[in-house]
Amino acid sequence: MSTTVGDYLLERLSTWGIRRIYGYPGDGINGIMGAFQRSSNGRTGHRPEFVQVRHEEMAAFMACAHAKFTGELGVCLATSGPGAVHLLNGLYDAKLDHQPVVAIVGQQARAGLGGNYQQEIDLQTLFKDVAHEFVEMAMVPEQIRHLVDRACRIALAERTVTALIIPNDLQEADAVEQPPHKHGTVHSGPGYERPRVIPTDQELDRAAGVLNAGSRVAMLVGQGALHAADEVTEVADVLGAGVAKALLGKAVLPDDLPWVTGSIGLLGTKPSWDLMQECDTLLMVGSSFPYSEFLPEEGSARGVQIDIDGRMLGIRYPMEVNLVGDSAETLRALLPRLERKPDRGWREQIEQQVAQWWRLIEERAQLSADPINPQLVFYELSKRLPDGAILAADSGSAANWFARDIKLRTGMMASLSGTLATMGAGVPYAIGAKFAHPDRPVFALVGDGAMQMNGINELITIAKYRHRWRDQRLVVLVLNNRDLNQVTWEQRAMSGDPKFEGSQDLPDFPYAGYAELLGLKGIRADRPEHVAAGWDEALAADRPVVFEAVTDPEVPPLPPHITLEQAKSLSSALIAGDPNAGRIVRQSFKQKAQEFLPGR
Ligand SMILES: Cc1ncc(C[n+]2csc(CCOP(=O)(O)OP(=O)(O)O)c2C)c(N)n1
Ligand SMILES: [Mg+2]
Repeated sequence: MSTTVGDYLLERLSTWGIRRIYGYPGDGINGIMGAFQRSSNGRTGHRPEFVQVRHEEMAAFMACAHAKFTGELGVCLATSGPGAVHLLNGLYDAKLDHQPVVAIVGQQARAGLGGNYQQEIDLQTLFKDVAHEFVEMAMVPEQIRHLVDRACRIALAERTVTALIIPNDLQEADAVEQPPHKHGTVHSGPGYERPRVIPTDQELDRAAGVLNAGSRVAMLVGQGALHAADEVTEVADVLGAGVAKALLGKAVLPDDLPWVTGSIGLLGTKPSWDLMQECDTLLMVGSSFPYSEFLPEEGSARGVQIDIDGRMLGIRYPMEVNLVGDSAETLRALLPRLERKPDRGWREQIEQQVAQWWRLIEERAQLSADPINPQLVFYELSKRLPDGAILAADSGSAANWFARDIKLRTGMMASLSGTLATMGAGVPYAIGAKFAHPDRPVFALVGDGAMQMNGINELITIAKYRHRWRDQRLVVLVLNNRDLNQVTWEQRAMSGDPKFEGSQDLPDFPYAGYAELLGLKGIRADRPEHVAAGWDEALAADRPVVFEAVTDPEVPPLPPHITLEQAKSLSSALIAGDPNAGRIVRQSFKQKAQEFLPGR
């Protein structure tokens, strides 16, 4: 039975299937904390559990990760003022990657609002962009039921962020579970089921016409196709197509399929580049991959796009047919309309390029570096990934190696901050994944900059909660390169500037040693021959691990196809006196040279 608004809030969220809320306390939400307290004492019915993080932004990342790795709604909770402000970056991550997340925040007491009161921030205005589909402040207990129902339903239906602001005195008021039946009240109910969305027959016929007419079909799949592996495979087979994957769609298809060209874009592969350059028809499924230079040139290919959200159609390439629909359902509806391409030459060409690419990746991983080549770390992990692994990569050079070097297999999951591309999501995503799937092995692949930004702190959360995870395999890989490396390379290659040590150099930190202090396992590899053994040890550990690899910041995360301008920028950066010029040239040369060895 509910007693206060806080109690009823949790009860209603539990009706929506919410089992866990990530958050951080404050007096703006003490009325909700009291409700958690009462439920953990067993004094009330089944309610969500409160998970305490180190920083509210992390709570929002974890809620986003929950949504990404379960398909369910994620929920985070923060106090008024500073707590609410801290949530924002994590909420934007969820919004931009189209994840359903509800943010619940406290507010000062109703009587004080508008009085320039302590910690009083105009939260509705603050959240109006990130939660533009639905942000409301509750004023009376009668609203709670429909505000929770709407926040949850709109987040799920629109795949977005919604926010609920609840003044602290209201949280402690008596609950009104059912508003009186009179004029001016709202009578809502819980529950949301995803609809079946398929395009009309006419549009499917048009799409099939375009796809049947092509002789070199390329597919690009994104996170919208994560549940459509079988359908993507079948359509690709019939069309004799190669399939490239946007980063958020890396787990759509396993990387051991010979016609899967892997990631696309700056972090992508050469076969994906070639696929897009040479195709005459593009079928894009559940992706809004933004970089047009990696897609066919306008007019060089005919295009068909499938997306569940009509707003995302036709904005990356001028498609001939734009289909609003669920990816699996739409591909299934397309299949009987497609004609099997008799000429398999295009497919064979793609398969050859893919096979060559994987050999190159292996060779690049073996190149010497000072001290460790980061590609070796990913290559050795890839070989050892346990079944059912879940991977979370951070923004930084780790995302490159994750995108290119990791071979996902069927049954694995992987994600990162795809659209916001924020630093700091790796460790909290891994924690969210571990809470959602405590029996699966989880990996965070993170740079030292992101660790110093927040990952180090979230290790404390891992230490706090690890005992409740059945499978203790949670490994945080830290690339200790003492550099904000991704941006250092961007400065060199995009802007033509030399490395600015004042902004790019990072202080060293004992990541593995710190893990040990927390009661976790710390492993430090500072020589290439330690890498494989380090992974074996990490995977056999009886507790979560920080695997610190001391990697070489001068190994270039080369784009699959360096443009002339980028090459020029790189050389002018070097001429302008990049402090590491000599070694960079040697490393870049080594990487490039791999492509011209005999047999390529
Ligand atoms: C919150 C945030 N701040 C800044 C950036 C810009 N940025 C992208 S990658 C990167 C460097 C990351 O460095 P590190 O975590 O050490 O990884 P590395 O590239 O060195 O492997 C920076 C500064 C960002 N994406 N997000
Ligand atoms: Mg770094």
